[in-house]
Amino acid sequence: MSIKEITVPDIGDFESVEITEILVSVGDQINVEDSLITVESDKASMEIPSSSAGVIKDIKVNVGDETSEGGVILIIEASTGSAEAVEIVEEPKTEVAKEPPLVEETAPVPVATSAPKSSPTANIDEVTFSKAYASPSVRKFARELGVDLGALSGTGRKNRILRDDVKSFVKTTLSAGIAPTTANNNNTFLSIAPMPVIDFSQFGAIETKPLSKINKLTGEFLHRSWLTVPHVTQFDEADITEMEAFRKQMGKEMEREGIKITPLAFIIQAVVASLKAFPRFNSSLDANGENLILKSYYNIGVAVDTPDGLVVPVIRDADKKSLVQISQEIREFALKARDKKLRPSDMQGGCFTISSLGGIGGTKFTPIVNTPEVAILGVSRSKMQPDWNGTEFLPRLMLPISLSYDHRVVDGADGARFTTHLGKMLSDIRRLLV
Ligand code: CAO
Repeated sequence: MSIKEITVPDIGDFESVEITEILVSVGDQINVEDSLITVESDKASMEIPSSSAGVIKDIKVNVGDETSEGGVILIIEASTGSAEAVEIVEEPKTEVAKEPPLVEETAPVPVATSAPKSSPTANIDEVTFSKAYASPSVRKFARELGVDLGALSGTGRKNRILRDDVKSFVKTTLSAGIAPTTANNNNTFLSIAPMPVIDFSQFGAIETKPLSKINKLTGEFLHRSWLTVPHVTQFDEADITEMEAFRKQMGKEMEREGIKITPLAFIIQAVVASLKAFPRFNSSLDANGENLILKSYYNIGVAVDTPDGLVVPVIRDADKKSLVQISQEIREFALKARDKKLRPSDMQGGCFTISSLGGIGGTKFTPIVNTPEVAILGVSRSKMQPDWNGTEFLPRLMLPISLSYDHRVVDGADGARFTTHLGKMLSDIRRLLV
């Protein structure tokens, strides 16, 4: 063992550079090529590696110091076989305790149930990560811990992200019970304790049935939307007394031609009119969440219940179709869905989804936004109700509607305006012609 000093090597054209970061501490065991400090000139930032392996006994520089080639960075007690360092006389030094570990070894670490097991960095957004202002060693450190640098703000010079910023981010997220990969992107997930494994057969007879492919796929989509979209649901009621009277009258005429018009066809037309009045509802956020993509076409998805699970075929260009055409398409899609004959293209390109449980029952429910769409309409069973008109109660057929929307795109006031507009369209369907 010998005491050696590590100096700044040839740093090219720079005569003097500023030390912006010290990446090691007294007591650290370092290897050849380990980064020791970060230096910055007007044009570039670089890390200075160690030329020897050993234990750091003293650090001779501070953040903010100017240094140049040959400047002493630190003193090490070199491991045997370490060559290049200069031999110096040992000074008596007080040993400084090594930095405590980031997480106490005995401390329970929250389990991120959905975190990938193989790569801790799989949830890092590479675009924001690459743009983050941090040195290579901090990047490496962040990757090792699975921290998305794009989610951090740096406390260093010019907001540079320092090793300590990464550490405190991890400490904060761990103590908050959130996985360290948490970022402001679609990969955000909560750290949730795993479900206990229970042998249900100990309580009675059971049957284990595998989920269908549709169940699994739908489950993934819904889970992602539930975790990533800030949902708000606006409830309302639409007076469909006149609409139903008209539908029944039309129904009798259409029956002869084998056509059935359900309330859903009117609702689709009223939704299209409302999307035209409130274009933000006919949009999607782009992948990085910075822009809104507004659509000038009106493709309406309709949730269809099948024995294998939920599917959402899309009625394309609903704005250009009559009530009869829309009714026929719903019927065809529902039959195809139940016969497993829908093609992938039948389920693509939707702008807005309607989930109608009106044929089944229920008073209201909170549908989950079918991302990347930004809103979904839930329709429940209509019911005759007394309505006070100022002088008397009148029986009116009221349709419960629930609009769930992505609060990043739609404000609460617009949510209420949309359902109010939709209600107006449904209560006086002549307005759909205007
Ligand atoms: N209020 C009262 N009655 C209603 C109604 C409403 N809101 N909506 C439909 N009905 C009536 C219809 O008029 C029809 O009555 P008649 O047979 O007496 O004429 C009956 O209910 C059955 O309608 P339907 O459900 O067959 O037809 P639809 O056009 O309303 O819906 C479809 C078609 C494919 C959407 C529907 O069959 C379906 O699958 N619904 C389930 C969707 C679902 O699972 N959503 C949940 C997704 S999770 O968010």
